[in-house]
Amino acid sequence: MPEAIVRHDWSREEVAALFALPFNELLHRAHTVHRTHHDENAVQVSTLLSIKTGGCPEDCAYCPQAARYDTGVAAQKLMEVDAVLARAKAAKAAGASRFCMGAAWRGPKDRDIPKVAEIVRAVKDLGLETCATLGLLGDGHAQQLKDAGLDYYNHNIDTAPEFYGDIIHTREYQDRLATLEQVRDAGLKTCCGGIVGMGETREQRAGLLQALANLPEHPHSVPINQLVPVPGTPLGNAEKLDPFEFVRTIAVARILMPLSIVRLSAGRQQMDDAVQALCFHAGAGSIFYGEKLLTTGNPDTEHDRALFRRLDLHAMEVVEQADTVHADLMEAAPSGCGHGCGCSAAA
Ligand code: SAM
Ligand code: DTB
Ligand code: SF4
Repeated sequence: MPEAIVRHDWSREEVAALFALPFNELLHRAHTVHRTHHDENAVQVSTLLSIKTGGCPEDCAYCPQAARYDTGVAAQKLMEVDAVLARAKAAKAAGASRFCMGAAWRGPKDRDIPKVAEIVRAVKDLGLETCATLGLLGDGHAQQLKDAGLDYYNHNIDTAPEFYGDIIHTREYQDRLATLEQVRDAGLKTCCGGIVGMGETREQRAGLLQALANLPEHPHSVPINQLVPVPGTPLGNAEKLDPFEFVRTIAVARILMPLSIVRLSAGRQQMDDAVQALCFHAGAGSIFYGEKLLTTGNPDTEHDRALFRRLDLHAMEVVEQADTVHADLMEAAPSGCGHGCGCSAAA
């Protein structure tokens, strides 16, 4: 394994300075980090399924599943194991290596956990990696899910700490950090990222990435979502982010968390193929694959297969990553470019 600097002390100024680099310089540095630590032609492929849809009591301003917004999403109770299994088999047959299950809960109740655990066990038995995103976890939940065969838990910090209160009022940033701690303590791999294009400033995008990179462990998987504006939500008319700013966000995430897998997450259906190609060049190494995210659209699988062919990309079989993406695994003296980003570019 090549040397990497896994830092947890990024300052806002350092992150902002990366965002402010000339575009070509930023992409060069990010791509250099990417190919130093990852196969630049391999993309991890995950398929999402909403196993419990809509009717959520929370007020996340971006979310079509919040009961309080009129978005046309019909509430559905937790799916039965067999129905989930059929979807997981189809995802595997279509080429996904990970199956991510989402529930529109503030968090699961104690009584929900055995049901979700049964689902996780069945999906894991198919030979798929498993991921769940169920909201805030209570005592013992993470461990029970781990025991059932869960590999990853997704819980996003969503945005910069100082912008969070503009987007969500029904739970605190601190609550999210507590759930992430439970996830780490149970030995689950973390999937944690955020959303851009919600009206935040570049400084706040830098704040989101700074907060992710300064977590006690870098998340194994870092989903960078572009807001999917859904009519009826408070952000339904949000102004679209400049696509190059989205690419910059991927690139900076790549540099800050060199061993993590950065996911080009929600928003691909609204994105040109050329912008996606730039995201892959900038260090995105994962996508959601399948015609639906949770409730909104995603590119057709045939379109994605063609995109992979056109870009000479291939699907990663199973992620080979250390159990923890942690400083003491990879500590090394600053080298290469001299910016502490771990890349091998000359200064
Ligand atoms: N209810 C759980 C929770 O909020 O933690 C799990 C599911 S929730 C839908 C998972 C994540 O999806 C959110 O944290 C958010 O980052 C992302 N998300 C939801 N709506 C989105 C949208 N319209 N555009 C982009 N990302 C979105
Ligand atoms: C993540 O960061 N993005 C995914 C997954 N984790 C759960 C969800 C995107 C949801 C987009 C809106 C929807 O389809 O409802
Ligand atoms: Fe509920 Fe999750 Fe949507 Fe927030 S993001 S409203 S918690 S489903």
